[in-house]
Amino acid sequence: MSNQVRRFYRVSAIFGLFALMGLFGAVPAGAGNSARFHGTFTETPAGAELGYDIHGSAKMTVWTDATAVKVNVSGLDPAKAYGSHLHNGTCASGGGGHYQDDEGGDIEPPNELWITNSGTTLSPNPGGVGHGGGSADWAARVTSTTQTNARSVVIHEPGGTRIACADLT
Ligand SMILES: [Cu+2]
Repeated sequence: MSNQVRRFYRVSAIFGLFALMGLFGAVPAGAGNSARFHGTFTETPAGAELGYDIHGSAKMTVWTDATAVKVNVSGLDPAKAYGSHLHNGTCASGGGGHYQDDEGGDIEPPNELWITNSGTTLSPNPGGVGHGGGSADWAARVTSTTQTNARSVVIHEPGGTRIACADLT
């Protein structure tokens, strides 16, 4: 084998190696490494008492270092702006409290995840439909045995009354 051919093979091997690394490197670490949760909104007993007929869904995606929640809900009062948050209790248990990344820490984002579409609240369109979202740069716990987990999305009447809830499963 001539030196030229040998060099050709060596260079080809190196390029081949880089090509392979590039191939694997092109797939972002952790891509697809997410867990999705979905829930259906129903009015709480308090919400029903207030006359609400709520329908809609909540979706939560948890990545290794981020969480996103999307809400799509109908039956809201267009004249009101609602608080909506990721909660740490099931709907059956009343929704618990606000889910917090640092438990006992700040009682607002970024330590909590609020679902909004205008400022800090969820404001429905003239048809009473609210589309909102929220995200955080931490992964919501979902299987912790020592800390709270993200369990539900709650919608609050202005003033705080819980009018609707969706379990995230
Ligand atoms: Cu809340």
